[in-house]
This record gives sequence, structure tokens and C-alpha cells, in this order.
Amino acid sequence: PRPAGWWKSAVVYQIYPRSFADYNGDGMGDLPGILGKLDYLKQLGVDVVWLSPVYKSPQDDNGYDISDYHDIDPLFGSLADLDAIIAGVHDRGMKLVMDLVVNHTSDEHQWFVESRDPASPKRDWYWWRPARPGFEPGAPGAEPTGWKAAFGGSAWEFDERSGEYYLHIFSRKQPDLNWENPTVRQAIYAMMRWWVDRGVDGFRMDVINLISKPAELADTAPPEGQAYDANFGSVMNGPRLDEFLAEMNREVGLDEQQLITVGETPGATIEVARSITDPDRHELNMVFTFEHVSLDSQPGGVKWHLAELPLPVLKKNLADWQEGLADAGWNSLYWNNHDQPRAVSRFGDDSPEFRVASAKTLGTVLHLHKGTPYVYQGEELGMTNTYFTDISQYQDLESVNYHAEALSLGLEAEAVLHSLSVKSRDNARTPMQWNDRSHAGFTEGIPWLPANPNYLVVNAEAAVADPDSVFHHYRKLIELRHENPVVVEGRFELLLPDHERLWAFVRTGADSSLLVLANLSREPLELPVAELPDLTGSTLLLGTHGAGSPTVLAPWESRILRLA
Ligand code: TEU
Repeated sequence: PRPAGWWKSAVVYQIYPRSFADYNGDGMGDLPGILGKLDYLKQLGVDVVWLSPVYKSPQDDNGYDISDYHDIDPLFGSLADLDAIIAGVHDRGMKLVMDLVVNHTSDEHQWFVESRDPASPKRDWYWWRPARPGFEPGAPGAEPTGWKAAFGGSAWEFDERSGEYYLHIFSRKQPDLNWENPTVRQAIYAMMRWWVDRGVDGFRMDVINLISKPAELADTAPPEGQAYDANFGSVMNGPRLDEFLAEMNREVGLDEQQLITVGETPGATIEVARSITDPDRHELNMVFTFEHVSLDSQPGGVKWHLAELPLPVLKKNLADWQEGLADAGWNSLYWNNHDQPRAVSRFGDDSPEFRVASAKTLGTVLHLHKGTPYVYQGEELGMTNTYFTDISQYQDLESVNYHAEALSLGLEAEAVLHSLSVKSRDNARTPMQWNDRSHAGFTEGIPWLPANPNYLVVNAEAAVADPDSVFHHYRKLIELRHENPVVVEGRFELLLPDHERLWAFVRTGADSSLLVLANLSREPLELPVAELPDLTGSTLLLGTHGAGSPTVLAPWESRILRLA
């Protein structure tokens, strides 16, 4: 009994299980740990809980390399523990979303183990290709194409046994599945139905726009001085993407059962997103864009090459997506996740003086755009990046591989460490900060990644007890959405797009209009009242600073006003 379109007024909370709560004291978060925190999520008021992968996995990429889709990794618990979470979430009136990683499996998945045998009927379940013509198989430069893998090195791994290569867009332990083969697709849909029957309410689909690849895997030459070409854009948004998604929707009954579906789609444009999320096409409800989280890198798509991000550029990007999906399709709204730096450190100001105000204001701005907001664990506390100073402190394979590769190319060690401190995925993966006891109350053991030392101040126990905390601001934002249809349905219009510190926009609904005013800077901001809608008779629905001057915003202050 899921009402049609229920996900439009929902707020989703993302849990990264290994860093959320450790019940058994092995230093790694687990399912019983999550179960113990469901009341906390209920208090925050979120509607949906999304679990990053907890399936059986060799953990090469922290669970995004799955070796059995029908079982839970013993690190996290058992199927019985997951059933308890499904029940616990449902008992509290919330819903559960599972991560679905089906662009690739682990190389230890039985399907791939069989596929390694050239005579196996599963040979064609993955992308096997011979060496480049004229090259000795396995020799340097003999890879079928010059593509670079997302985590470094060639996207092709040589397999001695058959003298052929398999494609892996991510690590060599994440071989890409061949979606051209209908048997592969049916096996995936059957697995999805199995989870739906078990009680899950939807899926977050990992790199789902990579599942359709061009039949011809076109070669691209590596740029000058580079071993491989990182720009394998040709494998994204392939020709059969919409067809596969519509087929999946039909075969699993995604829309029929009103499941929530969000596709992770790196490199997807507004046009791609519109065709995927147009409800008439019955593909997915929404996708995660990567555009706004790429704006603080230099053009060229290498995230480590840092660039300044002026506010007008960020505002315009979000506004373009609002506009692009205004009449067909739906936006997802996020500042951060397990792959991205912490929102307050990246888009806000994580100094002790402005951390709380800027974290609240970022929440206000995001939740008042039109779309379904996602809260990443700890964002509701204003958790910050961790400033590691030595490579030995990093655990993520992307960071570790990049460091080695960058040094071998002659980049300066200090600059590389700086990029890591700004952009490493480990920034988001330090333990959830529950209280001011040892390891932030995350574990009784030794955490797999150390807690940020600021847990003494930044923690859930303190935030829940403080009515002025980031936590309570997020709780009120969620409540506001549930109580005001204009937050869900109102049309979005950006005001003063060129203003370098003010983020102002209007949401116009059937029977009311909201004005959002936010100061994205450390300086007070005199409001350009002549260029804003008439504020006479407006009421403050939610602010970050209580009653202040009607015409001046304090540093990082934001207000949500109902216009008369
Ligand atoms: O991420 C896909 C993706 O395109 C990027 O976020 C990329 O992994 C990397 O973070 C760029 O810096 C998804 C998952 O969210 C990520 O955790 C996995 O590592 C990846 O797919 C492979 O499954």
C-alpha cells in the first residue's frame, strides 16, 4: 500500500553501514548497529532509509563489489538481521531502499568465476575481448582500448587462461556485466523481485547509466604523456539505456508497486535525466546528477584538479536542473554522499564560528529546491571533512591509487595530499559521531577509520539536546515539507542569479508562495529589497537566526518566508 508519487514528499536518509554504528565491537558498523538507531532516524523525521551495499563482498570497494546478491556480508550481519531492519523501519512508518549494484559484480561472484572459462555458457555475461590487433596478448599497450579505469590503470584486465581481457570500468575486482545478453538482464530482474518480495521499498541504482554500452567499444587514444584515456565518456548513456530501464521497470514491477527508484548517473545531462525520469516512459523516478559536484574541479573531469567555485555558477547549475525537469521528470537533491566531501566543508564554512549556521543554511537551500532531498549520515549534525596529513591514513582505493599514480607522474607530494584532503571519499566515511565518548560512540573496538577529533563538540547526543542545533533545523525542514504542499510541488524561480553571496528564490504553489533568502558568506548582507518580491505581510516559516533585522542577513543566515 504505497500511494502513487509518495516519494515526491519524502526525505531519504543514506546510511553507509560500515561507518554508521558498530554493535559487535569489531570496529566496523553493522546491521544490528543500524537497528539500534532507527528511533534516532524517526526523531529526525526522514521517510526513507537507504543502505549502501551490505551484500556479500570481498570489500575491495567497500561493498560495491558484490559476490552474492542474495546474502549479507558477515561483516554486517545476516539476512535475519536485515529482515529485522525491514520490520523495524516499517514499524516506524518508514521505508527501506537497497543499493543495487548491477553494472558490475565482484570478480569473486559465481557468475564471473564461471565466465572465466571460455567454454562456459556464461562467457558472454561479461565483456571479454582479444588483444589489440598486432599486439602480443598481455604485452604493454595490448589492451583492447586505451580506456582508463575509474580507480586507475587500464579498464581492461588480462586473463592468462584464455589470453583475453575483461572490461572493468571501476577496479579490476569489479568486472562489468554484459547487459546486451538478455539472460543477464533476466537474472538481475529475478534478483530484484526477490528483494521486493522480502519487503524492500525501492532501489538506489549504482552507475546505472553505464549498463548500456556501445556495441563497438570504440578506442580512444590516451592524451599526451598519459598511459590511458580517462575520458571514456563513450561508455556512458549507451544507446539501449532507456530500453533496459523500461524493461527493468516492467519486469520487476517498479512503478506498478510504487517502489522508489533513483539512478546514480555520472555524466548524465539534463536531457538524459529528463528521458529517464519522465513518468510517461516508466523508467526511474529520479537520478543523481554529478554536475553540481563537478563544478569545483577544473574542466577535464579529473576531480583532483581543484578549482574555485563562484556562487553564481553553483546557483545556475541547480536552477538549470530545476528548469529542465519542471514539466517532465523529477530532481533528486543532494550535497554529499559516501563518495563526496562533507557538505559543510565544501559548500559552507566549517570553522567553529560558522559551522552550525552554514550547515543549516545549506540544508535550507537544498530542501527548498523542488525534488526529493537526500541526507547523508552526519550531514544533519554538520559533520566535517577529516584533514588527514599522511597517505597512510587513507583507506579508500581511489585515494590510495591516485596518490601512487600522481607521484609516479611527478606531481608534488604536498599538492597531492592537499587534493586528497579536499576531495577524498574518506572525508565522508569517518565514523558517525554519536556522542563524546571514545571513538565518538561509534564502536567499543578500534574503528576501521578514525573518528574526526571534533566529535567532542560535533555529535548526535549534543545535537539532539540542543534546540538550536543543525539536527533540529533539519528536523524542521523535513516537517515543513510534510506540512506544506508548496515545498513539494511549487514552481521554482531563481532571483538575482548574479549575486555573489545571496541565494534567493521563490517557490510558487497553488495557494501560497515561499521566498527563500540565504547569505552564503561570512559577512552580513544588506538585502536588495527593491529587487526582491514585496515582503510586506510575509511570515517567517523557518530561519536560522531567530528574529533579526528585516533587511540584513547575518553571516550564513537564511530565512524561509511565506509571502502575503
Ligand atoms: O560511484 C560511481 C561514480 O561514478 C563516482 O562517484 C566514482 O565512484 C568516484 O567516487 C569518483 O570519485 C558509485 C559508488 O557510489 C561508488 O562508491 C563506487 O565506488 C562506484 O560506483 C563503483 O561501484
